[in-house]
Amino acid sequence: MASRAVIARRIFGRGGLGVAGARAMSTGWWGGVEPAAKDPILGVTEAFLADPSPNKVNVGVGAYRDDDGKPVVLECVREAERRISGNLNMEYLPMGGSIRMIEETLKLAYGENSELIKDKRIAAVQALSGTGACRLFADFQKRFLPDSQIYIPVPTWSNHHNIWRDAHVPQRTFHYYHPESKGLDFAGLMDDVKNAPNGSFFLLHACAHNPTGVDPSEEQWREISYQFKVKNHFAFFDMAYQGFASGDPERDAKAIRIFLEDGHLIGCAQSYAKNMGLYGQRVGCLSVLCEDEMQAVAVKSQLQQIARPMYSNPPVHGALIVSIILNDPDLKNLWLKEVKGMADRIIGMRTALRENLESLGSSLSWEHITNQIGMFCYSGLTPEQVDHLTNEFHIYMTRNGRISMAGVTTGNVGYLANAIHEVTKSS
Ligand code: KET
Repeated sequence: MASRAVIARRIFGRGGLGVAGARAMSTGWWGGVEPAAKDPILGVTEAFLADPSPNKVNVGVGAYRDDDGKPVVLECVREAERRISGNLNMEYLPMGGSIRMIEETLKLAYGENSELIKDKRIAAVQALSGTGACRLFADFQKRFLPDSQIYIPVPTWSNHHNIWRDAHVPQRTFHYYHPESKGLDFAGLMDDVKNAPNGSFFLLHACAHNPTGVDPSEEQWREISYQFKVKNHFAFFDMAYQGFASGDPERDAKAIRIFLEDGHLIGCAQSYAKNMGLYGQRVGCLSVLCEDEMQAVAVKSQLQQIARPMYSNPPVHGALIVSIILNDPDLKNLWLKEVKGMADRIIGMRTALRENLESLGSSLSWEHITNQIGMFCYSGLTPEQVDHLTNEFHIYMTRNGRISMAGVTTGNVGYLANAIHEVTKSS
């Protein structure tokens, strides 16, 4: 029987496996593979699931729960599924995804009667939810502007760093959050925008900033947009929480609309994970606004070409659900009501958490819990305090002190407040 080295030579030619190969040979093919670091968000869910405690609480991942702590499937989604069931085929979608879904999705970001849509100036493809949309854009950026960088806010959703890293786009940061005021560091942000080289790429959270729950005001967005114009910067909006900031998707598109009014050519990642509760369906959209229709056709064809060798074409089921809902005025209204319902329950839980902490006699200020918006509360808890909460109280959250308010319920808010009070009262 041929030895492994002989087989390797047959497969890899005279040079055999080279140094890396020889190392792999000595310890097995994957002997050199070290375990990856745990994901700071999804790793929290893994730890939560492994904890047998009946008291455990998961306020880690940003996934909406009802007041019983159960995952929610929206009524509009249930109805769309009833309509799909037995009626539709499972053929491949085109490489760029569902045209109907994309049409409706663009209206949510760019406006129902957008001239840009009518003029076909937007290159858009269905993406594997918001993550896939960001990644597709990062790959596109690298392919066509290989020397460009991306400016990312501090802090941001941890996966942004991984996405642009894996696309080999160098990262810079810009000031965003002011820890003392627990609000926006507007002066720092504007300085960084002004000091970045002309024509830089900036990643902006369109609304409900993750993890801070702090968004610029309308006036501040106008100033940011103006300065972007002066500097000829490119704004890439990650809009993963449209509807979760104000309860109204239209109002939550305000930042994007301001940039459009000012004539920016933006990029945008949209996701239905949160606002339609389609987390596991992986349905989203990447759009890039172009100079004209011809440019949009070219850009779309290139986005598709990036997708083709990676996953060929996107999944069909979630896209069908979205198009059915958004193409039917009654179902769309039901969706809008349900989004508002989710946003309102979260706002109610913010008040409840703050009131509970205050009534326990906490001497710290918890005002930021109700000032912040969207799915998260950036609590100010230190990594050590979070460890304490997890080890002693079986409360799971990311170590940056982010509390997913979507996981707070009438049933656990008292327990959570008490535990937070216990770990913070000596500070
Ligand atoms: N952008 C932001 C800002 C974001 O918070 C998420 C998800 C995504 C994009 C991607 O979502 P998708 O499911 O790909 O559409 N954030 C939550 C879940 C996660 O980390 O994947 C979270 O922060 O908990």
